Amino acid sequence: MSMYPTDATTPVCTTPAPWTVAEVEALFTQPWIDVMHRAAQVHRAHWPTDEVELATLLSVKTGGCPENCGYCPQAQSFDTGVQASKLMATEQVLQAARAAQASGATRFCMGAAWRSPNARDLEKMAQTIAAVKALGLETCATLGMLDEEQAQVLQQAGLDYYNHNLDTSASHYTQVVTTRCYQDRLDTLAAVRQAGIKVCCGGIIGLGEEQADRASLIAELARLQPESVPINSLVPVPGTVLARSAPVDPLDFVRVIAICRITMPRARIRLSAGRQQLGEAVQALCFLAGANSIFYGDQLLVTGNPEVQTDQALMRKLGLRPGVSAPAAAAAAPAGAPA
Ligand code: SAM
Ligand code: DTB
Ligand code: SF4
Repeated sequence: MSMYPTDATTPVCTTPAPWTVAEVEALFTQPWIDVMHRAAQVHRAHWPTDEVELATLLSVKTGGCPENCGYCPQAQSFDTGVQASKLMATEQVLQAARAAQASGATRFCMGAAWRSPNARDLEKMAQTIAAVKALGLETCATLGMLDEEQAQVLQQAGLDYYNHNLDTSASHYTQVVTTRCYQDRLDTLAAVRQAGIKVCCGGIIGLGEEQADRASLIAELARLQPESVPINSLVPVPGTVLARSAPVDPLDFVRVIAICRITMPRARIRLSAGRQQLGEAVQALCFLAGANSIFYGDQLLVTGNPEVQTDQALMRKLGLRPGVSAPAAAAAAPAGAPA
C-alpha cells in the first residue's frame, strides 16, 4: 500500500490509494465499536453530520424485464404479481417529480425495468430528464445497460447521475443473475463516467453472500469512486428466487455502512431498499456510521418505503436536516485511508 506524504515539502497526494480486498476484510473482523468510531470520524471530517440528502424514486416503466436478477420483483420470469406497464409520459413523471420536490426531495431518480433502453425509449427518457431537470431537481436514472453513445444522449439531456449497481461480488454475481455478467455492469459504469455523468453505484446485502463477497463488493466500489453509493438490504419478494434468503443481521448491515463510509469518504452513502425492516434504532446507527442519504417517499420502485411523515419524524428525533452539501476536499492524509 502506498504511503501518504509526511512532510510539507512532499507534494500532497489527493487520490487515496485503492483498498485491497484484504484491507476491507480486516474491517469486517475488527471490533464493531472500533469500526463505528472510525467511520464516524471519517464522516465528520468530510460532511456535515446532521445532513441527509433526500432522493425520491419513481418507476417510470414497471415490470416485464427480460433479465433474471434473483432478487427482483420486476423480472418477467418470476410470478410476483407485478403488472407490467409501458413507459410513462413525460407529464405523468413531472407530476410525481413536482410532488417529490414539494415534500422536500432534491434528487429525483427514474427507474425502468429494461435490460437496456431501445432508441425510441432513450429519446423519450431524454425529454423527460430535461423536463425534470428544468424543475430544479437533480436527476438520476437507472435504465439498464448503456453504451457510451446512449450515455452521451442522457448527459446532453441534463442527467446528473446514472444508477447501476454492482450488487455483490463478481463471484457471487453468477449465483444471482445469469442473463448478464459482472463485466457488463463495469462496462456500463465506464460508459457513464466517460460521458461525464456522475456515478451512483452500490449493492444489496442479503443475497446469500459471504463476508468475503461483501468485502470484495466494497473494494470494487471504492475503486470506482462513485459519487453516490446506495446500499440496499434485500426486500424479500414472494415469487423471486431469493424470497427465502436468510435475513440480514442488523448490526452486520450497520457495519457494512460504516465500512462504506471509511473506504469512500467523499461519497453520499444512501440507505436504500429495506429501511422498513430496519426500524428506527438501526437506521440511527446507520446515520452514526456515516449514511447521509435516503430514498424518501412512500414507495421505492414497486415495494414500500417508510412514509414521508415517518421519515420526517425520525429526522426530527435525531436532529437531522435535509441538505446537499458537497464533501469537504480530501485532506492530505485522508481519514479514510487504509491504516
Ligand atoms: N433495471 C435496472 C438495473 O438493474 O440496473 C434498474 C432498476 S433495478 C430495480 C435497480 C436496483 O434495485 C438493482 O440493481 C438492485 O440493487 C435494487 N433492487 C431490486 N430489487 C431489490 C430488492 N428486492 N431488494 C433490494 N434491492 C433491490
Ligand atoms: C437502488 O440501489 N435501489 C433502488 C434504486 N437504486 C433504483 C431500487 C430498490 C428497489 C427495491 C425493490 C422494488 O421496489 O422494486
Ligand atoms: Fe430487470 Fe433491473 Fe429488475 Fe434486473 S434488477 S430484473 S435488470 S429491473
